[in-house]
Amino acid sequence: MNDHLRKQNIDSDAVVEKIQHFTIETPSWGYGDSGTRFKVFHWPGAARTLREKLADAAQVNAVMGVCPSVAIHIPWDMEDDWQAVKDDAHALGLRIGAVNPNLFQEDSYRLGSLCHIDKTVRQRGIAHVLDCIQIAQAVDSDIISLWLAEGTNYPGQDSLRHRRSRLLESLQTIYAALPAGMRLLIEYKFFEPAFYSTDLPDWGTSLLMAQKLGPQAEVLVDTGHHPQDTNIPQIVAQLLDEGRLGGFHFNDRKYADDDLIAGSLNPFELFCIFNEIVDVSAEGNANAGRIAYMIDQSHNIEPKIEAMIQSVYNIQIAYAKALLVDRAALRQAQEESSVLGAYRVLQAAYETDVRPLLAEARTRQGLHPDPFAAFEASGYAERVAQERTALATTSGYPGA
Ligand code: LRH
Ligand code: MN
Repeated sequence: MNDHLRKQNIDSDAVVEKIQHFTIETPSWGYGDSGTRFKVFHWPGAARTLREKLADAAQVNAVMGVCPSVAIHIPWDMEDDWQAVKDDAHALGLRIGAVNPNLFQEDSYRLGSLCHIDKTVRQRGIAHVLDCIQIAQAVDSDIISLWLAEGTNYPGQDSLRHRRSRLLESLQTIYAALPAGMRLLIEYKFFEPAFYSTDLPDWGTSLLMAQKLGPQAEVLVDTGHHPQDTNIPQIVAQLLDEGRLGGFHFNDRKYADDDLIAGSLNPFELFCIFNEIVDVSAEGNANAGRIAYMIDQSHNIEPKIEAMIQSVYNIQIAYAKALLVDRAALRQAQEESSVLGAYRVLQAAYETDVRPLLAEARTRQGLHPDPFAAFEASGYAERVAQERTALATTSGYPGA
């Protein structure tokens, strides 16, 4: 492996070092029961409380070694003693990561929250996000990850320009409440649950809002939130160029917002996303060093903890392959306009089996080289399936 890499000016030790320090945040809601509008299947042992979600996340970190933080969703993970949550997370080797407000489950938000025509509803939505900022401060989190479900279902239902100005006004009130060092990540999605217009439908709309708000506002790219065959790597390149790529919600899809395991359907697309990030890092782009890498998935039919391990594993593979791209050869081929020469430089990296490198990275971290075997051997899944018999009162996930 190493000779093969050395021939390509790749220092495998440096690659292993980077893999060990590349952290991926897992979502609390990925450990609880979840489903589709047709059915939420109960999984034996599925986490029901924030403490159980943190315990499961700690299992992922125990075998992968690169998942020290867990994103939370409010009110799904609402607690009354955040200091205790911080301490319990710390005891598990974890910290609380991005705080996700929820402005899509209250009846009063039927026609929107921050864009709603009724000022009292907008104020209710703003108040919720301000509460989330308080929670983030209480758990030492520096990220508010905001997704808005709102939009319209029929032409004429509301003024699309007026909704936009209401949205900006609401976001400005929220932005003004951000303490120094805390970032507001603005997530976009091209449709659902709104089916005619969505107020934050694409990266451009989110970028314009972020630029109007200020430097602590950036764009969050959920890889499942684009029309079919959108060139997501190009969106990533543009946001990095603008210095406004705040983070990712990694998952994969074949059709719509399927929230499937990252890299399970489009591994080459995930590789190309990381290729853009590694490429701009090589040029010293400051933004590339503060990207929040987070997973956002719901595991409807598969074992939830193993699915999270598989997702982290797939994301590591994409990142490691991007680290193997011979940047000098790529630049040269690009400067010589060698179309296929450049493509083959990427292909050489993509076609390299990096799993031995990942196993080496884990071994050097004192972990079992095979995380799936390690998790299997732990017997954790069977144990919690025995222990967690009582069905969830409510994990908050719609229908769960
Ligand atoms: C919306 C979304 C958003 C979360 C939710 C769980 O589709 O991607 O990031 O709040 O999923
Ligand atoms: Mn998301």
